[in-house]
Amino acid sequence: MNKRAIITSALPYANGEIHLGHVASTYLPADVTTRYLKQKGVEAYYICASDDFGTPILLQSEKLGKTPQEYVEHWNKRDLEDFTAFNINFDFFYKTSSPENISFVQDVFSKLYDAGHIYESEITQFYCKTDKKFLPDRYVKGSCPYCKAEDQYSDLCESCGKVPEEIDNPKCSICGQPPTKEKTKHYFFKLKNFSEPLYKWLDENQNLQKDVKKYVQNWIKSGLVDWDITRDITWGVEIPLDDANGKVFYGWFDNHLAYISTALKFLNDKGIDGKEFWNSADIYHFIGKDIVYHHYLFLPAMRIGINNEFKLPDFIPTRGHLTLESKKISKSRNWYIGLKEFLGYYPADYLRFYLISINPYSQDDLNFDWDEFATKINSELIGNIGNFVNRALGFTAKSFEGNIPPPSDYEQIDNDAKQKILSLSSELDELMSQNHLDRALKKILEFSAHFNQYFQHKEPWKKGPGTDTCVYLSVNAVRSIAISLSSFLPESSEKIWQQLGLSETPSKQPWETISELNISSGHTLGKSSPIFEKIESEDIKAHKNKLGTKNL
Ligand code: B3M
Ligand code: ZN
Repeated sequence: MNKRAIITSALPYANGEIHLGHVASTYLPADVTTRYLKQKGVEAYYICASDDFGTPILLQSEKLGKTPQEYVEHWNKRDLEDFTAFNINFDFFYKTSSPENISFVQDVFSKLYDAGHIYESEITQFYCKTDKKFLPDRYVKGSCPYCKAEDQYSDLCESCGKVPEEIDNPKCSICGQPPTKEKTKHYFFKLKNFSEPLYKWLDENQNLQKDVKKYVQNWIKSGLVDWDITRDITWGVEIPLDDANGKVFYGWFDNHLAYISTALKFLNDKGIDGKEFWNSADIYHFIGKDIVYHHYLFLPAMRIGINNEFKLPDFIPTRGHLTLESKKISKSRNWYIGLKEFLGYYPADYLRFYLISINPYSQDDLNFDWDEFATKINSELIGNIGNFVNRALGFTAKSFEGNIPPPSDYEQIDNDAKQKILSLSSELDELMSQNHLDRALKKILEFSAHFNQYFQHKEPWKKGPGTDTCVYLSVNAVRSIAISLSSFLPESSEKIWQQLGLSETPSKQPWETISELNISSGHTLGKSSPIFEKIESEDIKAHKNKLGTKNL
């Protein structure tokens, strides 16, 4: 395993609150992975930023009578607050509109330009004579040519989900007047030039998911299309050419470069040579499947275009979308749950547990279901893990005044239990290192279930021979659970640790120590109490009824 890693997750648009759909596919898996790598002794940094530029953001700020700077500043702060409340532990959260990113983007563009990867071409664009501006993307509304839904943005029909080639009955979304069409000069990135090196890179990189790789390679085979990287708007990174006349870059030209510029700022400020670190680290970009095109083609092509000055990603963990009660999440229809709202009902660890457990390392969609959430928390998290921890520690407190006895004789069943502890760290390691976070969590549940049965079978409350061994092994198993849960459920694992009467924190324990029996006889436990609280079905009913009825 590489001793260095940089982890990023798709940058959230500074344009509205973070909801469960966002955290399920990217932020949570990236956070768990970073915490795991740190436990493994890897110098790992989790870097993120708000995605500040683009037409939707400019349009929204104009509607609210704010400057785009004020508007994105608000969401940048709010997003970070919500992530922090969910224990998404970024090492650095910055913004694509940072001075560092702006100059980095302009520098990359100049290098691409000098290398001949950029060309100019005239295109025809909608223009509003009343507002005296070009109208890219969602500045134009009209009816969808496919499903005929009215009042749809020209870059996406929210009714049928298609991206219209050209919208019917176009109207300026600011003043409502029909636009004219005018010529304007745009810059294009020659994506076509990169078909071969991209294909080869995909072939050679063994860490990428096979199915994603395959269909990206099929895109390449069917012919890539050059990218228009220009927008005629006032909010974006300015194109650093005299005759660009204040035109700005399309948001997807600059946003992924903020992975690099943000990492460089963070590392250089720490006194580390950022570029050297980047190029010697494993690079992870966690994304949702809707932005595969950008991360498997556009991003690597741009890096190749500047002579691999910054290495290409090693891992692009790509996951499916979250549906909510089996329906597509939609903010406009109030069919979503804000992260902040959710954390007002239940602890962060409940959501972390549930979302990881339903989230395989694949592009399959996953579904948030309130009833399933309650069942998993009540029967698995509480009924299995919470129950074992409380049983083992509570019994030791009551019958041994919290003092761990020396183990005496080992029967077969004790040896088996001990073996479970000894093999847990490597079994989990194999799954975690391959991104199978859901399976690793399941393995911890199996471990806990095994010890529940072991405890039940040994009946230590009868104080027969072997009771000492049972207590000793069970308390050590609780310790193994606390360390292995710490990347998944940081708060609960901390609570278990305190009840074990141990110092430091579980997250600071080296990974291998999961399989050590480090609690010796004579150690005294802390105070024991239930770690979790059951979810009530009336509450779940109320949450379900609220869906789709919120007033925004
Ligand atoms: N801001 C959000 C999305 O499309 C977009 C990601 C940018 S990652 C460089 O999911
Ligand atoms: Zn207009």
